[in-house]
Amino acid sequence: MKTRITELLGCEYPIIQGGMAWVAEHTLASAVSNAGGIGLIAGGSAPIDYLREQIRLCKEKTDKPFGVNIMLMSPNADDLAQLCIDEGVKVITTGAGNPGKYMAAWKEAGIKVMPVVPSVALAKRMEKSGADAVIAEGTESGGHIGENTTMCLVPQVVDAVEIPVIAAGGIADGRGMAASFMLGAEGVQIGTRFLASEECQIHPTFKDLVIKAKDTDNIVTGRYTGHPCRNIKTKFAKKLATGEKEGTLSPEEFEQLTVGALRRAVVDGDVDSGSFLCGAISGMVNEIKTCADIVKEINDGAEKLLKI
Ligand code: TUI
Repeated sequence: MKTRITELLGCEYPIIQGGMAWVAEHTLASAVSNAGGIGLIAGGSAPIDYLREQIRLCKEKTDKPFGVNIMLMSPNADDLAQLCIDEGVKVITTGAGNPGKYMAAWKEAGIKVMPVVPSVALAKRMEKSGADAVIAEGTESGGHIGENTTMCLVPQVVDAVEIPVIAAGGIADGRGMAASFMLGAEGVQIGTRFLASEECQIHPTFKDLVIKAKDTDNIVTGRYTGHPCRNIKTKFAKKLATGEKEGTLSPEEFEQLTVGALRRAVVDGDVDSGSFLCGAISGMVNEIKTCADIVKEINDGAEKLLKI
């Protein structure tokens, strides 16, 4: 399927892997890029040396285009933003903030920039700042989320900007991709489906939770901290949600409990104190497959539906 996104990024399929903090390292990113999509390495709050190494390892594993996600709440976002320029990264996505202050330098370096936006207002601002595309991310997504849904947000962003729009949040198969295209998107960003891939390096317990999750095994925590996050509904997530709802955990205590919780989920598979960030579509993800199979299946499924 050729769209302005495949043209912009030089990839075969308009499928971008989500820049999942702690999850999206070079093995996953290179597998998605080799499959014809765009793999992303997540900067997260990683030390600069870690990200540099991941970028270099990714280059060894693929000669296809790949990108880096800059999480703008990271204390070292400035350093990671510059590192991408120094390492010749071709594609940058951003999350959890407004990347306006980096835009001129990234564009000067010839980087394709695609900020994640949770609102029409930010999409318009990003277009004005020179973004090449925007990723309209609905609240169905895993991790840090906005309030609007993919179904409502995507067509409104499509109407508001001229640049191509990538839909994100709640997309895990050809139907979701076709639906996104019917809303006017020209690409999709997919995270949760890739958690259950052969190449994804997360702890086996995390993959198991994704595969076994039903439609209702999903919960948003942390609205009162200003950083709402969608997770798999583990005992720990329920404890946080109850503390938030009943006022038995102050926002400060909540933040304290979640420091390092991503790492504890992804690296240790610790269900007692880890946060298993995951999208609302996990109930539909039931099988571990290779990234090549996932990308092809989603694209072929969408193409078939869109041709009817
Ligand atoms: O960034 C994400 N998802 C994430 S980041 C993350 S790591 C983290 N850990 C603890 C607290 C917060 C984050 C886990 N998942 N998705 C993209 C995304 N961006 N979702 C929402 C936004 C967003 C929100 C506000 C983007 C821009 C924005 O702008 C506010 C402004 O400055 O105008």
